[in-house]
Amino acid sequence: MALKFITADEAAALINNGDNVGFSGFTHAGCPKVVPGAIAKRAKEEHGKGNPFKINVFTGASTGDKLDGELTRAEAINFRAPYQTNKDMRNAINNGGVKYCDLHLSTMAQDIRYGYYGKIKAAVIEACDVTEDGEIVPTCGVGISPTVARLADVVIVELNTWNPKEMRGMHDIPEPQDPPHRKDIPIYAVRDKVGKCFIKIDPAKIYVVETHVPNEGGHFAPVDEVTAQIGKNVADFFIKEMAEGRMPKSFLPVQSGVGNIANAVLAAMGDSKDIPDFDVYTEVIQDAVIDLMESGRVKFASGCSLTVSNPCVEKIYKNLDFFKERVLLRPSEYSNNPEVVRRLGVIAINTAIEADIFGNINSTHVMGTKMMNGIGGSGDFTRSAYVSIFVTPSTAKDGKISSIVPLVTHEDHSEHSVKIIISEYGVADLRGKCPRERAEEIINKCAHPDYRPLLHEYLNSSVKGQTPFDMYNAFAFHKAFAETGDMHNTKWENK
Ligand code: 0RQ
Repeated sequence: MALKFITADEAAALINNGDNVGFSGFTHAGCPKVVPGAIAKRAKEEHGKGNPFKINVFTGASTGDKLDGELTRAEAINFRAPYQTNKDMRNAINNGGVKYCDLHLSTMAQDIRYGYYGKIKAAVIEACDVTEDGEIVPTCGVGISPTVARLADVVIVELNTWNPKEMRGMHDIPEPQDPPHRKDIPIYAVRDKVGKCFIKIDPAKIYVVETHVPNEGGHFAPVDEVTAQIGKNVADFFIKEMAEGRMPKSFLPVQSGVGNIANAVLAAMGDSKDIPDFDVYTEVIQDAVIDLMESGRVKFASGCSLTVSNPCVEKIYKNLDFFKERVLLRPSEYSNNPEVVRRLGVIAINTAIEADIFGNINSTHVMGTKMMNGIGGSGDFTRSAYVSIFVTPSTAKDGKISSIVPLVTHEDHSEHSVKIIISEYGVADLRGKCPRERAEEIINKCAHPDYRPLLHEYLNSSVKGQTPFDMYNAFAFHKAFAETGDMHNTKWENK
């Protein structure tokens, strides 16, 4: 069957107010770059005529500005899941303009299949290749594409020739059966391939929009003194674990979160001669992994996306044969699958916004209320990891915020899932410790020295029990920041 080629505006006309629309990609990687803008334009035209036009947006993770940014600025989004990092969308979420459902990324595709959100009307998928018999080869990110492409009535393929067709072979695209028929996932080693290298759907519902648009890859901040020290502390922790027999000397696959700190941690692990060459089983493959692959330190990487800078992706495209032997991009429910993470013994390294002295982690909400990004895949990995690590600089905003607080203002990862916390000051090992011991460990090893006396005061004057707690002062640090702009000014009530 001949493929139907249309323009981006014609594609946007296939989408209506109130539709559930699934988009490809995971972070900016692999996201459509032209059709979302055309939908935004259509929304503005409809709003101009006094007609409502908002859609519900489902993706693998965050997206580029050409998707979340343009649609948000056009006020074209009613509902959004499962993760975002866009400044305008963040503001819209926090102002109540967009309804945001922050989910574990591994559950997005299956929740759609289970019918939790209703029918998916359309899918918009960026591809490097599409065939007349309905094979779609994604680009740098897979996310929930297999599920939304299969379920949607209409599939708009953005055939983006900026990405070479020769990417075919870099993807591993299975889709599980749903309970009660689901089978185990036969990934026993990071490089095991369990699916096809394309998405296969009924070609009758495919419409193709041709594009040639570069990725929206930004640049990572240079490693500074604090992030370099956090990275070194992580590497030293692993060396000690291997020496003391708690971790195999052959090492284990690594997951590392998104952002500058995660990138710096991986770079430090690569620099450490005492850590053997290792595999990566993660969601976002960042620049540091690609650099370490070239130097031979990373042997193989399984992920959901190549979330790399544009110079880095251009380097990959120039040397595709090398990288196709070392990289597999999978749907998020496989890249982040807790069953596989537990089986492979993945080491999970994620970043906290704040941690409390008992080991609870807030990854998402600033001062308990403002959404930063979302939980992303951090929970998928943390809960099932061989060892779950959270890293954080000891302070934020020029030292006015302590990242170690008496009680987190929002909890994403509970003390039951968190084994290790690492700041630039040291490593708090929470394994085998009761809440009081954990508190001493976290305060003494990770908190900034300026805040240690205040944290000890809180701990020592709390009501004793299994977990010390002072209901008058649990948020005294946050109150001081809200009132004076500096947590150093913490004052106690009723003491
Ligand atoms: O603010 O941008 O205004 O400077 O938070 O913090 O230190 O630059 O660290 O870029 O690694 O992001 C947790 C947000 C960290 C991220 C978080 C402010 C700080 C700065 C960013 P500015 P840094 P990073 C895989 C796994 C959850 C999802 C996840 C994240 C900004 O890692 O979203 O793990 N994680 N996904 O100043 C107020 C505090 C603060 C604070 C930091 N205590 N109070 N502001 N900041 N601590 C990814 C996927 O799932 C795709």
